[in-house]
Amino acid sequence: LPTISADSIRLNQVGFYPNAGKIAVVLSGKPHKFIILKGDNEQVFAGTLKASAQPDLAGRVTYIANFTALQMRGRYRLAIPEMGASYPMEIKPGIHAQAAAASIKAFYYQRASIALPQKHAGKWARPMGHPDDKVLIHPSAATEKRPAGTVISSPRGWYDAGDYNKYVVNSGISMGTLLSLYEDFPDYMKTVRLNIPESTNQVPDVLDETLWNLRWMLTMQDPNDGGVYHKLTNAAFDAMIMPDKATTPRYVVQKGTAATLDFAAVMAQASRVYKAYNKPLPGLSDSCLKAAVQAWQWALANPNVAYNQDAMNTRFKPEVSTGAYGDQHFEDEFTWAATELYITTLNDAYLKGANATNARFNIPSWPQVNTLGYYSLLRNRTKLTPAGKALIPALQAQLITFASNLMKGWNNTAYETVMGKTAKDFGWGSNSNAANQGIALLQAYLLTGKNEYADAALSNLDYLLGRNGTGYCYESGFGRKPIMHPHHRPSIADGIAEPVPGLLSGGPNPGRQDKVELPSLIPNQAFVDNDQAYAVNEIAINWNAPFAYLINAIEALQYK
Ligand code: 9MR
Repeated sequence: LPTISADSIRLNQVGFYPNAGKIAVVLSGKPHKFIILKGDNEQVFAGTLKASAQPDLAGRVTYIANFTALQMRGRYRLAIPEMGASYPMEIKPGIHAQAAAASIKAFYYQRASIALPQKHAGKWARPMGHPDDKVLIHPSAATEKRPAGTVISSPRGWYDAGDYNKYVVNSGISMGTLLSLYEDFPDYMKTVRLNIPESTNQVPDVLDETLWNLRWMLTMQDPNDGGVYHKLTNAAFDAMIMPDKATTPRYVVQKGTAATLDFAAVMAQASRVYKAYNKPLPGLSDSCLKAAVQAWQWALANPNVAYNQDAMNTRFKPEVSTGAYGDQHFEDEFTWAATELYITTLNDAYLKGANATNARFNIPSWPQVNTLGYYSLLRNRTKLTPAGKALIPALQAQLITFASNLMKGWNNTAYETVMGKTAKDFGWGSNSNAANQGIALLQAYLLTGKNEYADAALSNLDYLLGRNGTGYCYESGFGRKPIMHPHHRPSIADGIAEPVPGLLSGGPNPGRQDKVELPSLIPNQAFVDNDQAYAVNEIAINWNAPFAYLINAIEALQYK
């Protein structure tokens, strides 16, 4: 049988667990028979392609092969006698382990201020970029104690995305998500080995990796007042060059309420997560809490300082044109910071600021972070004071309602995924939306133990790894049809054909903010694997973090 291309058969290209859902979506099919072949021609399973209950966003009916009942581990091909056979696919326990570890190792590759030697980075080894030990106070951030032009040191941290700047707001949600992965699955995460420079110490690798960014974040707080600079940035985006070649001046810009509250939330959560590692990391937990409290106090005194880059540029030079991450609404950041401070200190005063009595769950994104606080309350529900415990029943009910609505009807859709039920799912960074939906469903699973939530979450992992409207596996380095040209400066400039592995592409988005021509504007297909197409094919830490959560959590659960 000829091989059917990855374009006409869509499935999770990494593989399947023996005892979880297994679905392939066939385009241009008919309600025909399909068979599963082991090796070359041993038939081990037969079924009928089912027409999808609903058409896809292009109005097309798809054909679904469900082979969940095949539980035997092995390497197979799915064949449709009229069409041919798929490329090989594998069923085995631990099928996502490598791709899951890679999704975290990806953060290592994003490190500023350190060389990546071959020993840890393989063929993606590169010299150090951005020491960031001589960073200028931008005029917008000038104070009496730190006038414009003052030089501060703000090394380490992760590059935000395909660019080389470091943004506190986006670091906030990324760190919160990764620390939550550890808090939810500490036993599994302790087993995940990343081969990073700190791998030999007494701290789990994932927490060593988050520490690289945590230490940078700590330097973004003005010690004189507790406020936190919005970002550390060049004045303008660099050309497509390697980090060590990007040497234009770096600035920290004005302090803001969103950055300061996100910082407070991360530091409060980090304080409790790293407490168990006081021996290898003496004093860290205490320093984080102190920083969190000072940031919180600054935010109380400055509750409404938005980062408005355009307005800033009318008043101060040099003008700054890099990522804005401007947010005008701070209620959700107050909720998140207050919640994390409350959980860590068990001081009821913070709970008042948390505003969690009438919780509104939503899918987290960089400007919308209240749900991270609710998740934390639920995860720590047995450790709270009576006032906190009193909130739990309502929060539980609200989460269940939210997750149930989210997954309603997912197995009637054209790709049988939660992601993509509506066109609204496909904004800038849509793949992070798929991942964050998966996290919401897993939170409901952790609370209830009901497999239906885990099944729905797995459908979104399947989506990200190939069962989707483009047929791409959106994690670099994995799958039969992986993205090869992400908008990621090192991957473009390093002369290596394969992009840095473990990076999640932003995903379909018909907005065309980058003006790059797309093969289709149908929302779930509005994608091109082109390194100029930053609105669909960039990578970013706030997209990789929920992806890392989803794929590692599912691997940790092996849930059935
Ligand atoms: O992810 C961000 C998206 O929500 C915004 O709409 C967009 C435009 O402001 O910016 C995205 O973030 C980019 C950031 O500004 C700069 N680094 C790359 C980020 C991913 O594209």
